Amino acid sequence: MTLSIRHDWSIEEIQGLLELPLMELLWQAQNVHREANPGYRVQLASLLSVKTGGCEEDCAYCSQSIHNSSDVSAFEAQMQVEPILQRAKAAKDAGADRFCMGWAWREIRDGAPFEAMLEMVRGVRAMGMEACVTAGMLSDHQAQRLAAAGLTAYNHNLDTSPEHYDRIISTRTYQERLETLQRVRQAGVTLCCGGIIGMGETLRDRASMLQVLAGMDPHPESVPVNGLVAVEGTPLEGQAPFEPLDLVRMVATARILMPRSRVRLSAGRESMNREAQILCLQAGADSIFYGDTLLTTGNPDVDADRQLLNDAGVQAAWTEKTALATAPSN
Ligand code: SAM
Ligand code: DTB
Ligand code: SF4
Repeated sequence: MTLSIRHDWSIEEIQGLLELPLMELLWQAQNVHREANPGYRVQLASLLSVKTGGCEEDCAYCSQSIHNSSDVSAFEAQMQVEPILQRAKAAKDAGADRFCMGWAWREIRDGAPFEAMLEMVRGVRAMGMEACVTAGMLSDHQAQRLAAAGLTAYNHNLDTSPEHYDRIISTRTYQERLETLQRVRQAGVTLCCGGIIGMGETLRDRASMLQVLAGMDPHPESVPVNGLVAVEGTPLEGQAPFEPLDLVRMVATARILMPRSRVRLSAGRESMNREAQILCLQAGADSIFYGDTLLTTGNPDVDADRQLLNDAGVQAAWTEKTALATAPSN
C-alpha cells in the first residue's frame, strides 16, 4: 500500500471517519499505521514545567491561568539551567527520547529567562534527545534563535475547532495561534500541534479541528491528542469525563489523516484503563508522555508504562522519524 498524503479533507469526510463502526475505523487506521510505523515503535517523551502558573491567558481548561483559581505550586526554576538539565538526564536514563519543557507564558519575552531557555535547549540536544518547548506566542526572531539553539519542536495547540474556540479562550485568537505556528515552521523548527477532547465540543467540532491540522502542509510532525483533565478551580472542573473510546476514535482518525505524523497520546491517560490505552496504540498512537507528571497534573508512573508497552508488545522508538515527517509532500 502506498500512503496517500492529503491536505484537502472535508469536515464531512472526517466526521464520516469519526463515525465509522469502531472495528472498521480501527482496521483503516491499522493499515495506515502498519505502513507508516513498521514494528509499532512508540516514542517516550518526558514533560517538565519550567515555569508554572501565573499565566495571563484565560484558557478554560488550564490550572495555570491567573483567571482560574486552581492550586498550582510555583516551581520557579526558569533561571536555573542545571536543575532542568539534571531532570532531562534522569528522563533520558529512564528511557525517554524527547524532553519537553513548558513555560506558562502568554508569549516569550526577550531577556534572562529566554536566554536560560536557549541554554536548556542546547543542553538537552547535547544529551542526544529531541528537545521540545511550549511557551505561548513568539516573534520571528525568537523562533530563529530557538532553531539556532537546536530546538527540535515547538508545541502550540489549536486546542479545539475554530467554531468552539470562543467558548474556551477569549484572550488569544485562533488566528494568532495559526500565526505562531507559521513562525515556528518558517524558522525550520518542527511543529507539535494538536488539541483536547471533552470540553463540551460536538463531533463536528472534533472533525473541524482535525481538518485544520490535516490542512497544514506539511502536516505537523507531532499531533498531541489530549483528553481533558478537569482541574478543580477551572471553569471546566465540572465537565463530564470524556469517553475513552472517543479518544481512540480521535487517534485513529488523526492517524488516517496524517499518516506520517507522530500521534501523541497525551493528557487524560490516568482516566483510561490499560486496555483503552492499548487500543489507542493499536489505533495509531506512536508516542506517549512518559513520567509521573505532565505539567501540573498526574500521569501513569514509569513502571506502569513500561509494563503497558511490554504487555502491548511495542518497543520504544528513537529519533529517526521526525526527519521523515518533515519532508513536504508532493
Ligand atoms: N502557555 C503555553 C501554551 O499554551 O502554548 C504552554 C503550555 S499549555 C499548558 C500546552 C497545552 O496543554 C495546551 O494548549 C492544552 O492543549 C494542553 N492542556 C493544558 N491543560 C490541559 C488539561 N487540563 N487537560 C488537557 N489538556 C491540557
Ligand atoms: C500537550 O498537548 N499536552 C501536554 C503538552 N502538550 C505540553 C500538556 C498536558 C497538560 C495537562 C494538564 C497539566 O498537567 O497541567
Ligand atoms: Fe497559559 Fe498555556 Fe495555560 Fe493557556 S494553556 S492559560 S496559555 S499556560
